[in-house]
Amino acid sequence: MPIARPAASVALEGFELRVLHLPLVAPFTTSFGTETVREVIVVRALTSEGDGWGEIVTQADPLYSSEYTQGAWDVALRFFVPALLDRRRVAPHDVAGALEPFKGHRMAKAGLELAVLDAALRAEGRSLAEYAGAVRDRVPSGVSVGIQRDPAALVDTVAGYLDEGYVRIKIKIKPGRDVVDTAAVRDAFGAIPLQVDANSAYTMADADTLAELDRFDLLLIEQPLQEDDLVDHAALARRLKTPVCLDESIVSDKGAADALALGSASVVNIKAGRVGGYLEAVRIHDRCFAAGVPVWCGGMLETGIGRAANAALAALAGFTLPGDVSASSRFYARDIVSEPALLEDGHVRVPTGHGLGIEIDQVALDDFTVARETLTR
Ligand code: OSB
Ligand code: MG
Repeated sequence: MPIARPAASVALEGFELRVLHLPLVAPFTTSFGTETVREVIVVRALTSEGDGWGEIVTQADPLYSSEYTQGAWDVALRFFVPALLDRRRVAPHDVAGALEPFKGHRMAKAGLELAVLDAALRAEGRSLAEYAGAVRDRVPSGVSVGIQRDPAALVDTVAGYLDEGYVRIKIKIKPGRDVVDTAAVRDAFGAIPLQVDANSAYTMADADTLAELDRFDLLLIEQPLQEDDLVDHAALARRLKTPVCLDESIVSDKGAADALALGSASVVNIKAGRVGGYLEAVRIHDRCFAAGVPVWCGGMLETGIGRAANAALAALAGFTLPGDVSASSRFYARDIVSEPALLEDGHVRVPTGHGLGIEIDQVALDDFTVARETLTR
């Protein structure tokens, strides 16, 4: 459903950007690397109507996508913030248009749009969930499990998450750690809802290995091939019994339309950062919902800011698979919001407060801040 009632504009006074370093509770390893500290950019929109908070979900290195923290910092401060401040008033749905002349850098655009969206909705006393058309007050919580030292360690780690109540397990795979890891988890836990994420670590030359995963009855395989391999993904999808889901490849609603038309994916992972914002994310949801294509909400190790917005997004009707909307404690011992998301009976609550429905823990925010810049009109 398109946004039923757009939010009114706010009068922009400035933007404060901070780089944060948040320690992770455990290293997070994917096919592209290991993170021990989450480097992230927090955005505060300063408006006459009050502040709004957003988050730019780039990582320190351009390994998941071409975006990275210092690049996002530069493009945001050099081009995006000045372009927005040039307009005295902006509504959330104006942000993408104002930044549209600048190519790419979707995560940077998404973080700025989210801060404006939060400010505008707070000013109106509406929640993001209500604005976006949420149909649920809590969402089932899946967890993304990084590659562990060996399959036995993976089984131990997964056991811990199942004990906590997570309703779906996603394991990261890479060449050499695919069939063995998946077999270990299936053998240990039987018919749990299970899926795998390759983060584009394979090519069509690996199709035989990927076909071996068919015997594990997975919910889906996420992004086996490269970001721009839409045609190869379609060929692979024809070859596999396991549904192919795209993450990295889907960077816009138009891209989603193309992927569906080509048969490159039968499931879509929606991440607002990757597609340039929550408004574009809702459009992709609407398209997939109309086409009967299941979607789920991905994650980028967000802080409590982005996680709150993800929970609202995942509450839309078409999000029929559990998302990577895990509790704050899955990644962080200390978050930057005063009430970090909790896992309750395998679910995360959809915030009902105004805007994103979060309050910033200013002490924690300051403690994790390593750089800060403010631009005003
Ligand atoms: O591919 O989904 C991914 C984290 C960083 C970059 C890419 C991905 C991920 C995750 C973590 O899998 C999901 C989460 O935030 O819970
Ligand atoms: Mg992924």
